[in-house]
Parts: sequence; structure tokens; C-alpha cells
Amino acid sequence: MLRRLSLAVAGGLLLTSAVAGCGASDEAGSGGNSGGGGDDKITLGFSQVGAESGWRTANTKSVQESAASAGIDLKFSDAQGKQENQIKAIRNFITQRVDVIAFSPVVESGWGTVLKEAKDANIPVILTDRAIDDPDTTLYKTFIGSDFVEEGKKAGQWLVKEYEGKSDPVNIVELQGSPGAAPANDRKSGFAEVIKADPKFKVVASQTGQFTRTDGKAVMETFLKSQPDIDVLYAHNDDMGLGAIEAIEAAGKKPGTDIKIITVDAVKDGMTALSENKINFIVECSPLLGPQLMDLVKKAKGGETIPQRVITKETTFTPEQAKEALPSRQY
Ligand code: GYE
Repeated sequence: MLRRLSLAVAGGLLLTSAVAGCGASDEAGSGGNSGGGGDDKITLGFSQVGAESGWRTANTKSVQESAASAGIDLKFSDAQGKQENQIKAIRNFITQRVDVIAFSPVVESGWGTVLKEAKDANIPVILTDRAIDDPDTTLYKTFIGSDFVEEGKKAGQWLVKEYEGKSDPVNIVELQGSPGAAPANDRKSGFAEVIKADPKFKVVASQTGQFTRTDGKAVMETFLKSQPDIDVLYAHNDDMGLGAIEAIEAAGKKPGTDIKIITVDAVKDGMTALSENKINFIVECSPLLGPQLMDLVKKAKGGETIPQRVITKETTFTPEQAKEALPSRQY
């Protein structure tokens, strides 16, 4: 849906220095300096999805720390997983006349009206982490984040290789991310596209686990009851996979051996489980978007042309690679 070209940003850029301190965080509705205030500080209104996962917590920290070190006045608002809260926060940012609005959309659809309001108010909008499905790309300046379809494909490619030369059916259960979110839609479709090439792969159950450990565990419990023969679990993020591991162990099975597990994100807890062979493969999705985002905010405020799409560079991990990467892992 979104144009897919442009700049692949070197991983090194993601590692630019981050300064500790959290004075930059503020509530969307709490008034404060407007963008047109006396000083030259850029004001950024940022609406976050919530705090559903380890990825999200690391992303919030990255945004807050990078705003502080870039000297940007951050008005941070937590949508608690609800699109209506995000729409409210964006409207508040418009009323406050912030310089730039960035947000990580809870779901893909339903943004046309509020983004048109931002456009009419001449406030540039940056999509962070997640895409929207509106065909009008003039509603935002750029979209910075991962290619989730590609992530799903990488998960599928690992599986195809793992079962190469075998002909027995492979029964897969899938824990999807929150319904309607770009990473849930795209990780599902990318994976499906790759595995459909071989009919031995069968997704026997697929349900949302809301990107959380609690739901990942609960849904895996139901899968274990309803599916007598599960070979593989594909979870759209580490947290759901970690919850599922608890359910698998409680059912007397060995995660990573009796049931092979693939997840996405590569946060520390996921990488630890991978290094212990409880997970078999993780597709990385970097949450450290803060430094690049602040750079784009400054450019958007300065009226500079910026690429329509900035894709985060990322890799994949096997247990061996996880052991190597863990000591220097930032999140
Ligand atoms: O993978 C998941 C989180 O949008 C990429 O959201 C993000 C996803 C991430 O809750 O853990």
C-alpha cells in the first residue's frame, strides 16, 4: 500500500548517543508551551500505542531520551491501545499548535479525518513504527519503521529451510498481534506468502494474542487443548511467544523441542529464551527509532524535503547468534 522505496538507514545511526533523563515527557492534554512560544525549541507531540510489550517500552525510552538529547520539547501521550485516545491526543496537539506531530498508529485504518485536520492546520505529521492504509500519502510527511511483510517472510523462510527434504505435514499455530495493526496484518501475510509454496505447511489455528504475554499464554493454552499435534508456533512478537512458553511448559511439553517457536522483535527476554533454545528463531524489529525520528522532526519543521519512507535495517537471530549478541543488547 505504501510506497516502498527510499532510504535504508544504516543500523549505526540507530545507536547514536542517548541521554538519560525524562523531563521531556509530558501529557498531551496538559497545556504547556505552544510551538509558537517565545523560545526556538521545537515542540513535538507524540502519541504512543501503549505499553503492551518489551518492544514498546524500549521504543518509548528511545523516543524520550532522543528528544531530550536533541533539545526537542516532547509532549508524550499514551493511547493505552485505543485508537479513540490517539485521535483525541492528535486533536489536542493541533489545539496546542505543536510544531510536529508523530504517532505510532494503533490500527491501520480510520485516520483520514484527523490527519486532514492536522494538514489544514499546517502541522507536519510523521508516522513512526506503523503504517496507515489511507491512499492519500499527502496526509503525512514520512513513515519511519520496519518492513513488517519482510519480517513475516523471514520467519517463513526459516521454517521452509528447517523442514527442507521432509514430507510429513507441519502443523503451525499462529499468535497474531493486535487486530488491525500493521505489524499483525503484514507479519501474517508475509509468512503466509512464503509457506504457501509447500502444502505440507498448515496453519491449523491462528488467533490474536494482542502482542501481550498474558494473552499469548491464554491463547496458547486453548491451542494446546484444541490441537492434538502442534509442530510449530509462530508468534508475531517475543512477548506472546514468552507467554506461550509458560503454557507449553505447564502442559508438560518442551518449548523449542516438542514445539518449535519463531517470534519477532528480539528484545532481551526473547533473546534470552532463544539462547536457552526455548525459542528457535527470532526476526529482529528494532524499537530504537528515536534518533532518526528527531532528525526527521527537525527537517520537517525546517521545511526540508524528507524521504516518504525510511526503512529500519534489521537482521535475524539463531540461538548461537543470540548468545553472541546478548551481552551488548541495548533493549
Ligand atoms: O513488534 C510489538 C509491539 O509495532 C513493531 O508492536 C511494533 C510492534 C512490536 O507491541 O512487540
